[in-house]
Amino acid sequence: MAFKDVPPIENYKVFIDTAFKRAQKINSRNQKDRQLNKIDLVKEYVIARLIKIMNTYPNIDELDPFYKELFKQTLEYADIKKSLGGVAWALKKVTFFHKQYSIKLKKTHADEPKRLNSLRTEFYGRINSIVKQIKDNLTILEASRKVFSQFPTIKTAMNTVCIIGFPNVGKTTLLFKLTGSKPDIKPYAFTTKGINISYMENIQLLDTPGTLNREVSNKIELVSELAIKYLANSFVFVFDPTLELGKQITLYNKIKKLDKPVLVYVSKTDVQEDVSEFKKYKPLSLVELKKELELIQPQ
Ligand SMILES: Nc1nc2c(ncn2[C@@H]2O[C@H](COP(=O)(O)OP(=O)(O)OP(=O)(O)O)[C@@H](O)[C@H]2O)c(=O)[nH]1
Ligand SMILES: [Mg+2]
Repeated sequence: MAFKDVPPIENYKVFIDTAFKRAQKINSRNQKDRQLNKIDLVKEYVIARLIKIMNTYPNIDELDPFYKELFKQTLEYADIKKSLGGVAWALKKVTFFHKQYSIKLKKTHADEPKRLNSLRTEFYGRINSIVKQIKDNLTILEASRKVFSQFPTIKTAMNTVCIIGFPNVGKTTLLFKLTGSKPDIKPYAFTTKGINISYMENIQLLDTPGTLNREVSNKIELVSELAIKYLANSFVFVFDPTLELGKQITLYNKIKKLDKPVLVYVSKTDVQEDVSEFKKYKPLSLVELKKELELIQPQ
């Protein structure tokens, strides 16, 4: 399941109110049946909601290294684990008390409506207190979900090429030229706010937001850094001949150090035709670059 598709988690109050409201509608004639049906319905509802959380919430331990690291660096990993533990605990407790009160109700004589009613109320109290005990857990899980629902959906097992270069050098324009995808292209730096993902036959191309040569990263840059570290099998480095060269070369050398293939492309040659100073980086034309990328085999 994509992170953006993980369903929202209601807060404790909405959760418990919905369960009890639904049970209110039960109107069996027989007192005993009515109370039994009510506790069954409350249990079914609460259990179903808790199971849904367990089944749809990402299991961080099982994620691949890219997403695992992204989770760890943007969210409180330990708190999420603890909160999921809380949900599992509640699941057991609700099941346990339902069984207990179901037996108690069944043992009570049908002509003891007061006792039947008070057992049912007691059960409600138990359920309320269990769910209340995981109130903070539910809040943490929902707040974290809101963060990870914004994570990009990247195919982590596909051969991946990252397009790298300074802000505004023409990375997104190149992605468009290679794949025909039409993301935002604007005449100022940091146009690309998230990762643009596009596909050629065998490969996934990631257009990472302007990667600057600095140690401190913001959140968007973090995604880029992690994609470079964990996902990239190779790189396309974009040089912009109209920009200062020194910094671009420093970034290029940093990428070269990663010991993965680096293809070089020089943008804006229509503006700056003389690209002789890039010769030593063996730049490829658009056609050559496309051919090289097409040669990459699926993983
Ligand atoms: N003349 C000319 N302009 C180009 C070329 N490639 C890109 N540009 C222009 O350069 C500007 C930046 O292009 P983008 O493709 O958004 O650059 P980017 O590297 O993705 O920028 P960020 O996402 O901000 O890092 C836009 O105004 C483009 O139209 C080119 O080959 N020739
Ligand atoms: Mg861009």
